[in-house]
Parts: sequence; structure tokens; C-alpha cells
Amino acid sequence: MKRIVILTGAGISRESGLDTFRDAGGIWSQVSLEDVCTPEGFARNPEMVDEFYNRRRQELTQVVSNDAHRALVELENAYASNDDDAFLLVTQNTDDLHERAGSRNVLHMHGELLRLRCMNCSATPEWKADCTRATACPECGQRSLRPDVVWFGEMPLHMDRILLALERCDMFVAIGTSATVYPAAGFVDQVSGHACTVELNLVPSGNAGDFDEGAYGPATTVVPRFVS
Ligand code: BJW
Repeated sequence: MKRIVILTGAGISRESGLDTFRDAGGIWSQVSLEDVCTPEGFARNPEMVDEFYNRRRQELTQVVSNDAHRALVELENAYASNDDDAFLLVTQNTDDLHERAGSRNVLHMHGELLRLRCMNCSATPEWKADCTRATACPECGQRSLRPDVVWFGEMPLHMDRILLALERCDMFVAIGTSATVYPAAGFVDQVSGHACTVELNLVPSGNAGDFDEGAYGPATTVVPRFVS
């Protein structure tokens, strides 16, 4: 049975209207990574971090999934018709555009914008528009909710399931990621030797040379073409 692992990054959501992080004009040119994407930044100024994530949540309500997200649903339907383990979509994205397109087997390794995490009991309740710093955790009642996202220096989520799927796959496809952030940037090396590796990106990423094949252009063009 053939098994495929797809890794997506911010580039797949760019044509839906969401900024990437490192492209010109991207998120890290608008705000300081150290301020909004580290536990230390959150400890220093939680209001600023909440404001940053609330703005991104607001932007998420204004956009819809695109043809690249939808092509991956077709691919999942083709692979997973006999075996639910045949297709795994690992996304670094915290948006929910894969789910809104209809993807089912999705792991958000950097968390989800639309969830909060309780620093007391680890519950991950849904974010609601009226949440404030004073909102109590619905599970334990403590006022210790933070965005359910993975900041620099924190352990990405679902790593056991991801590493197992990488070990077992025959094909690995990275889409719309600059391959600058680990551990995701190292996945291509982990599968080389037992899986065929493909990069789909606007332009070759920093580790394009590690892939067996690459196709370059906007995700809404190259992903449907790859799937068909
Ligand atoms: C298009 C397109 C179009 C544009 N069509 N394509 C030194 C060496 C090695 C590692 C480290 C090191 N120092 C520190 C580390 C570890 C650190 C790290 O990697 N740092 C590097 C910067 C060096 N990593 C961590 O701290 C991680 N944790 C960790 O390592 O734990 C220890 C561990 C040990 C062992 C095993 C496992 C773990 C945690 C990283 C957390 C990242 N968090 C963020 C924020 C999430 C929350 C939020 O949304 O705010 O995740 S940062 C940000 O970067 C976000 C993204 O998921 C991530 C990756 O970005 P992505 O998706 O690649 O976007 P861009 O903007 O970089 O690229 C966009 C791409 O799209 C480009 O290629 C464009 O060309 C393309 N594109 N338009 C197709 N239309």
C-alpha cells in the first residue's frame, strides 16, 4: 500500500489572502518575531501577543480556501479510499483553510489560531470572539489561557505521529514552505532513502537541492497540476 505525507507552509494560503512570514512584506517584516512568537515575548507583554493573534483571527474570517487546498482533498480521497493511514497532511499553518476545504487527516504541528491552550490544565478550548485576558478556562476555571500555537523554543505538536508517518511513507511532498524552521525543514532528510521527495513552491526553497523533484509557480497552479 502506498503512503504519502504532505507538508504545507504559509505559501499554500498566500493566494487566499493570508500573508506568509518571510516573503517581502510578510508577517516578520510587520512585527518582531521575538515579541510575538516566543514564550519570553508573551511573558513580557501578553496583551501585545493577544492583539497580534486576534488580528490574524480577524483576517482569517475574511478569506476562503483556494484551489491548492481543494486539490489536496482530491488527493486524500484518492489515497485514503482503502486505508485511512495512506494519507497524512501535516501543516505548519495555524489557519483552518485545509479543514474548510474538506481535508480530514490533518495535523497542525504549530497549533491552531482558533484554539486557546490553558497553561494550568492543558485544555485547548475553541477561541471565541469575546475572549479576553480575564476569561477563565472552561475546564479548570483558572485565568491562564494563551494562544494554542507553537512559539520558537517550544516543542511542535503531534511529533510521534508525524515521525511514524515519515518513517512509513513512500512519497513526501513539501508545499509552500521556506524550509527555514525546524523540525519541519529536516523532514526531507529524514525520508530520503525510502521515499520519493517533491517540492512545490513559488520559487526553490533553501533546501530545494535535497528533493528528488520540484515544480515551481503559484500553489493554485502547481498543486492541482501535481494532483491531476
Ligand atoms: C508560495 C506562494 C504561493 C509564497 N504559492 N508558494 C538552529 C538550527 C536548527 C534549529 C534551530 C536553531 N536555532 C533554533 C532552532 C529551532 C527553531 C528553528 O527552527 N529556528 C530557525 C529559525 C533556525 N525551531 C523551533 O524552535 C521549533 N521547536 C523546536 O525545534 O523544538 C525542539 C525540537 C527538537 C527535536 C525535535 C522536535 C523539536 C518551534 C518552531 C515554531 C514556529 N512557529 C511559527 C509561528 C506559529 C504560530 C503562528 O502562526 O503565529 O510557525 S514561526 C512561522 O514559521 C510559523 C510557520 O509555520 C513557520 C514556517 O514558515 P513557512 O510556513 O515556511 O512560511 P515562510 O514565510 O517562511 O515561507 C513561505 C514560503 O511560501 C516561501 O518559500 C515562499 O516562496 C512560498 N510562497 N507565496 C506557493 N503563492
